[in-house]
Amino acid sequence: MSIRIKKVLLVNPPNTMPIDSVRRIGEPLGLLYLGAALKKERYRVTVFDMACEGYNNCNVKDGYVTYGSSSDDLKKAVEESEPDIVGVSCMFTAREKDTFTTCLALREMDKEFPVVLGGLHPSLFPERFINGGYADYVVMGEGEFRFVKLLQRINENRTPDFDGVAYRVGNSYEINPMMTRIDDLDSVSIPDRDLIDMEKYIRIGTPYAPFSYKQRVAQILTTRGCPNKCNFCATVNYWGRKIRARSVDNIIDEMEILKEKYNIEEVQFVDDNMTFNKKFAEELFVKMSKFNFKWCTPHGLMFNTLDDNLIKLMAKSGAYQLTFAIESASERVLKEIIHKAVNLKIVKEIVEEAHAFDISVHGMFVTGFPGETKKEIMDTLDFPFWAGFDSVSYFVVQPLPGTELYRQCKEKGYLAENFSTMDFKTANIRIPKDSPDYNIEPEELMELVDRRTREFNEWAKNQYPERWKRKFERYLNYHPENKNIIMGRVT
Ligand code: B12
Repeated sequence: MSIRIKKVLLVNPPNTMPIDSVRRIGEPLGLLYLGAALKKERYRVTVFDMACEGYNNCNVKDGYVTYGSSSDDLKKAVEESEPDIVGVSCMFTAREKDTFTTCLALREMDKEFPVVLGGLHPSLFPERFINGGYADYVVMGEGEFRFVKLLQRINENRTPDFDGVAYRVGNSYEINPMMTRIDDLDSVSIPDRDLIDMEKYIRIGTPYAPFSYKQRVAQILTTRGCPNKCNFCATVNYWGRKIRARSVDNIIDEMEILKEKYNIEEVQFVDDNMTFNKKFAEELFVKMSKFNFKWCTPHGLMFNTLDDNLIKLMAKSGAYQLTFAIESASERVLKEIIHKAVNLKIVKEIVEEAHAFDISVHGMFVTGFPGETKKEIMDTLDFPFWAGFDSVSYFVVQPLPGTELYRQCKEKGYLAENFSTMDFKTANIRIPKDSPDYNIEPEELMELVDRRTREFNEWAKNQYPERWKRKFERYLNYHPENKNIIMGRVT
């Protein structure tokens, strides 16, 4: 059968998180990038963000909360937009179940549109999605050009046998591994926020760094890729180790739209590592100053590249919180297990430097690696008190698919293999007590991380009352019902 595709529906499934998390929601950048690319080629595009549309529809089960539109609401959205094809995004492994449910609802409709999946998780396991009957195609890696090319092939009734696409063939499937990435990020259209109602996200008011300074927040991505090769990080193989940056002028164009069209007051940089190239970062901070945005980085920065001048430029351009992904307080763990170059000696100095410019500093730490000793875990949990951070995320390490850690754990039989619990708090690595890699019981690790988080928060609240108040003021005024949550896990 040949179909002619003109109308595309893009779907972001509901989201599941541990019950004690802040339910965060930001505009679905990936789908907005895809939407812009498709619109440029004259496809008619609709976006249905289930996590946002059904934000207050919460189902609590086994310590997790799922929030998002119901399958019936999705079916209504499909009936309304009458798509010729539906694209579904799945960024997190922990969201696999929500994605399966979403795809099943689409299949139940007994319509003829094909289903295409994209995002990090299906890219790693295309066969799970195609074999399970959830999707007809999986687009692996960056979707802007591949999705357009896939639609062209379908319209021409030709096999999509090009790099980064998996597809069904009878009862089997064909996988063409992802070989290329987009070199010139300026060739990618700016994400099209007209495809969603930005006001809905702004009204909810809990973006990715949920304790934002301002209410009117947008997410922005300036670079793709990360040169580090941390054993637990899923970014490296997906986005690549070569950092690709947009030109500063291209980023400024997007900021212009954010300011003029959506009256945005704060941007959150969702990059993995936006200060890697110091010259690029300096130019960006100088040029963006004119917008008077407040800004922060929900994810890690390459803090080794920070110096007086860069921090000064950050402060001048509106930075109020920087996030440093230190990972471990042990030189040995950093070098021999994680494989990340972190100069622990300068952390305290840089934190003080940021404080001198009234910028808060959030630290990210990961514990529970096979081979890490219990003392090293304890030292890591103590480190942020000594270094003087304002807030911390202590993560229980996850053996995320696609990482070196996953491969090792699988090889050694340590995997708990529960994709649904690959979040920040559940221990998913099981090490036999007689193994040289053994350190701590999973339950003890989870309890320890939780307790130290609360102790750190008490400490920071007393240590930095002004910055503490500033961090939570907007959020607590807006969401007073979540008063207790902030003593738990914060970012
Ligand atoms: C911003 C971000 C967040 C935000 C939320 C993002 C969101 N949308 O919900 C916050 C800060 C809340 C967050 C939290 C977490 N995150 Co996070 N996060 C990111 C980050 C840095 C950027 C995501 C992003 O916006 N990318 C940019 C957009 C443009 O990319 P994209 O959506 O993937 O879309 C592109 C392609 O994937 C593809 N595509 C996507 N969808 C589709 C659909 C179709 C049909 C097609 C054709 C193509 C396609 O095309 C798009 C354009 O090129 C990524 C790392 C990264 N660089 O991607 C980690 C990342 C996604 N996070 C990760 C993790 C582990 C988490 C946490 C579990 C961390 C924790 N321990 O708590 C939580 C879980 C949150 C949850 N369950 O909701 C991992 C995921 C790995 C995995 N296998 O699960 C990543 C890869 C980071 C890492 N270091 O490994 N995160």
